[in-house]
Amino acid sequence: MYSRYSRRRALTLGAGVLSGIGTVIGAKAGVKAAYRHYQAQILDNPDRTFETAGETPLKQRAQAKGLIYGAAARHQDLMTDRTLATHYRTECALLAPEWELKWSAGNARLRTAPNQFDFTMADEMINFAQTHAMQVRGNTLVWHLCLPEWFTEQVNHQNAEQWLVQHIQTVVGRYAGQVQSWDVVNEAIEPADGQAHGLRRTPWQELLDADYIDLAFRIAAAADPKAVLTYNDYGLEYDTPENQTKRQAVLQLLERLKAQGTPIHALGIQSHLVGNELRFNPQKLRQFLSDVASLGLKIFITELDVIDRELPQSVEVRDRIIASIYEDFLSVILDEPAVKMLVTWGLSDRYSWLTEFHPRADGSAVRPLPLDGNLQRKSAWRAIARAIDAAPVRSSQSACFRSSNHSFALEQPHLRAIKGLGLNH
Ligand code: 9MR
Repeated sequence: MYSRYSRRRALTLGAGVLSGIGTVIGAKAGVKAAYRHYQAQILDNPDRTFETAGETPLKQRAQAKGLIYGAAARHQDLMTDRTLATHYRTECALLAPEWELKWSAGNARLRTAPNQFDFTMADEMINFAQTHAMQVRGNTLVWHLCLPEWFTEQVNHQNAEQWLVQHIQTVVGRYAGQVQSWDVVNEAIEPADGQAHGLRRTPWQELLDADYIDLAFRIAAAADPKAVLTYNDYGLEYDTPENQTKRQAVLQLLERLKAQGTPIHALGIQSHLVGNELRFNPQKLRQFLSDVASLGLKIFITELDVIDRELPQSVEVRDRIIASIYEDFLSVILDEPAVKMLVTWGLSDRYSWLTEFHPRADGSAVRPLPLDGNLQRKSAWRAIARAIDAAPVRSSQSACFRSSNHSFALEQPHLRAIKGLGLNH
């Protein structure tokens, strides 16, 4: 399995140089300085170029490999910036609403009030996607963040299951057949929380115990038998002790879910890459992908970008490092045939969550995405294009969809919970 891949640049780079860093860097105090040294020596390689064969958009390049390429967007940007919208239409075969399908995020309030849904923005996003022949990813049904203010007043041990059922049934049911994949449960693993199985301490877990994960998938499967149901998480990408522990815990979670017959179909690896993080180990990442694939799961890269907060200010140097990271990471990722989809968390640097969440200390604009702030393709775009062009062709063009349209029956207690709400789907 590794022979084909081992010829690739990323492995040489990662195994030959980067994996040695852990031993080179001893004391913690020296880590940052040493990384800076290696960054300059290794990542900023002025001889490295990012030429692409032609200017074909990413979606066509991906499609030629049996892959889907798409990007996240916010309603407030996509609906007001017409040039931006043009670029989404050109580059993307899939749209991931960044706020509009969460319970409550930014100015998008799906759950305006208890027992009230406002689908206006979500509908417009999905309508945009459909109008332009783009598929849609739903992010996210069950998460410890983005819960509305009224959540803690309303949801308690007695009614939590009803709330979960009502939310998933209503949202997934409304868009049944229109959303290619749902992030059903997001970020449920956090070994640092010290709980059994590395489970994160979340409102849902405290209210419903660990069963909430299986339950959420079953409700989603019943509401849309065609959607690809995904567990989505971050912190899986690097060779750090934390990421290693998290990979193990996620793998064990996926194994448990598969063993108990939970209708889960894919793992989402968010892939918010860190520009100054050099502990990248291609073999370990590749092994993790194989382990996930061996469970019969597809793998989606769901939120790809490169955090450039700690990178040099020089745009030229920064872009070269960011492009190198994209190409090296994706070379490993796309080597695994179970990887079917690539989604960047935004398309243009003009609109990125990192502007708010990880701004640069020097005040210069972040550059994490394929297009720059003027919506021009930059080396990050070329690096993604190159990695896609070098990827093996996936066997089935329709691999992103569940093969059968079988319905998934909810068990009696869940049906009772739904009936208790008087919902009719
Ligand atoms: O990019 C999103 C940002 O604009 C939102 O404010 C934030 C909270 O809703 O969520 C961000 O997206 C997150 C995604 O939904 C799940 N993985 C982590 C992403 C970055 O925080």
